[in-house]
Amino acid sequence: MYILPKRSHVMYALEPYMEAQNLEIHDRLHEEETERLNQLVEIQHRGDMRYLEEVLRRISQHNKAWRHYAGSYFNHALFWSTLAPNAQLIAEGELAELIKRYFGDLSALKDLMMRQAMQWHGSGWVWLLLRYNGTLAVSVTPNNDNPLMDITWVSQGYPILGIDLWEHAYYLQYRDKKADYLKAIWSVLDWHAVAENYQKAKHKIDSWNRAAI
Ligand code: MN3
Repeated sequence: MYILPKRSHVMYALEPYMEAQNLEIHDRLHEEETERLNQLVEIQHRGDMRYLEEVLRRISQHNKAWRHYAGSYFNHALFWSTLAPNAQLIAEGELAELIKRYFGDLSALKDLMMRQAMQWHGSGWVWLLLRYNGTLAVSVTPNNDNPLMDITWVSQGYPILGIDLWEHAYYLQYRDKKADYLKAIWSVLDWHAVAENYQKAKHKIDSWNRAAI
């Protein structure tokens, strides 16, 4: 079974940046979508993240339900993995070097993600991703799409940070102040977790590139 990823913290631990009540609503939606995903996946593959990645990488061969529910599960698992009450607020090591190379510095990267998120009207996600050629990029995708999906107009790669831009993610707490939500996120965004996601993404891409030769 795909189950909701266990949080390392209780619901109110991210307050005041993310209020428990809003997180509870968010979890309920995610739970319903996870149930729908479990209904789509054959029993022997349930809970298998590698299988889910393979589905996402070939999503053009699947119907809309797969695109929505498999995307939702993957995206939320990534999102929750990067939020923490005692977040490490600066990037370090190899990831910090790459951020410097491609964006100038961390605040320039945050500004770029904020700008792209604010220019996007409607449901979607803003991403920091490792592209298949090893470069870092920022992109926004609609609904529950993500950069793993083989949809040509999307900047493709392995996402290492994703921020939920659906209204359900912030409306109860921030109403229409999407910019305030986006600003608040950085106070609980753990760059140590993003660096771990980067290392995982790098190894995955290496193995996929090797398999493709
Ligand atoms: Mn959501």
